[in-house]
Amino acid sequence: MKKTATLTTALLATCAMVLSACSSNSTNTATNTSATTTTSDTIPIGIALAQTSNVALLGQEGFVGARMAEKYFNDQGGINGTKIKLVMQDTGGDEAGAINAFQTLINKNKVVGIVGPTLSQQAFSADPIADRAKVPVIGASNTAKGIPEIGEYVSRVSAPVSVVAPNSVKAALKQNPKIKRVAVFYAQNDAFNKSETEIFQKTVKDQGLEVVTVQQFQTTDTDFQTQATNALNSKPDLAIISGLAADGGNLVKQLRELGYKGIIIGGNGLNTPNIFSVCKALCDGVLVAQAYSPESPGEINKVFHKAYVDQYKKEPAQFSAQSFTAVQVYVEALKALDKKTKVSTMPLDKLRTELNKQLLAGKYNTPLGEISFTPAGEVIQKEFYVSQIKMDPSGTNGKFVFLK
Ligand code: 1QQ
Repeated sequence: MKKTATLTTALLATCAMVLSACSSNSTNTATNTSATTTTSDTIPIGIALAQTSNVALLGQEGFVGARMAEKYFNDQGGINGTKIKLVMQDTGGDEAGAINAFQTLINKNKVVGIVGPTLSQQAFSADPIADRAKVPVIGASNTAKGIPEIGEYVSRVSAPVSVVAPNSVKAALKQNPKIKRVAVFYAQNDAFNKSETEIFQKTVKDQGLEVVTVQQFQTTDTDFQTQATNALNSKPDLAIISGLAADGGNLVKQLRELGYKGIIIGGNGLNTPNIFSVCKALCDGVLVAQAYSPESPGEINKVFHKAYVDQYKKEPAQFSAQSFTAVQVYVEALKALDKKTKVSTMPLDKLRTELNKQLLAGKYNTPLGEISFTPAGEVIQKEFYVSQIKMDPSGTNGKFVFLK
């Protein structure tokens, strides 16, 4: 036992000095956190997002944005000549999947930091693991209250519901100043949706409107007849939905099918073109607040926007812009750190700690505009937007039109 420990220590000391001598085979143990990055010629950044389950409707856009950032920043020379390498781990849609992905990225893939997970509900379980292991996590789509407060190593580039959601209520009132009676719907099994509905309900009251009914559902539900009928009985002239993509899209559809004619606001879980295939032509008109605009000025957004449109033939989604931004924050923080001490010579535990400090201190010109962080890791962002879904009459194609 003692002998193994000594050998490991010796090996680690070598690893710390000569990065290229250490393959992942020689350092691949769950308890080993003092080894440097696993290969000499790339710096691994972990991406833990949902590629499977219902949550993939939201997570896949994150993967796309992260990949675009990897290519863009590596083409620019990476970290002062060393390329980054994204290590993708699918979290699925639940907490266990996110915990698993985090543990693999931290202990096996030996990443310098993590982008993810997709849902706040997953972050409240998985982020504490990274925090305890002193591995930086940047949330790129976690918007619930309390995410940065999970720990010292947790920050986010996805602005919280408190600053994003109220914008859509104001936009609805602009379109129909006569709105008085508001029906609120939310998924009660999801941390983000509980947080978002609180903000929506507060905003409604602050605007002098009345919440006439609050209807609850589960993110896994597909049948909303009861909730929609209950809500219609209270004669609302605005409906506000906090759900995820599939459930949210189905609720929009069923509300319209039952004859609801007023404005519908969708929260951040409906902020994806992936809902078009769920509510089809009936998605038309839904208002969704945005933390990203494809038209945002700034060089890096022009580059990101063009690359995205060239590749996917449609406007970039908010979740893609946010995960691009999260990777950018790591790249720029690593570059700044590397100028002070070559990151390839730093032991992995030291690199993770220094990287976390560095990223919180920086200012970044991103596709989201200029951002920085509070000491707690909350994003400081200036511009927010509201979009309205425009579907073609066939219901197959649609887009988010940004309101002036
Ligand atoms: C959260 C969210 C979701 C809609 C992300 C996809 O904002 O879980 O915080």
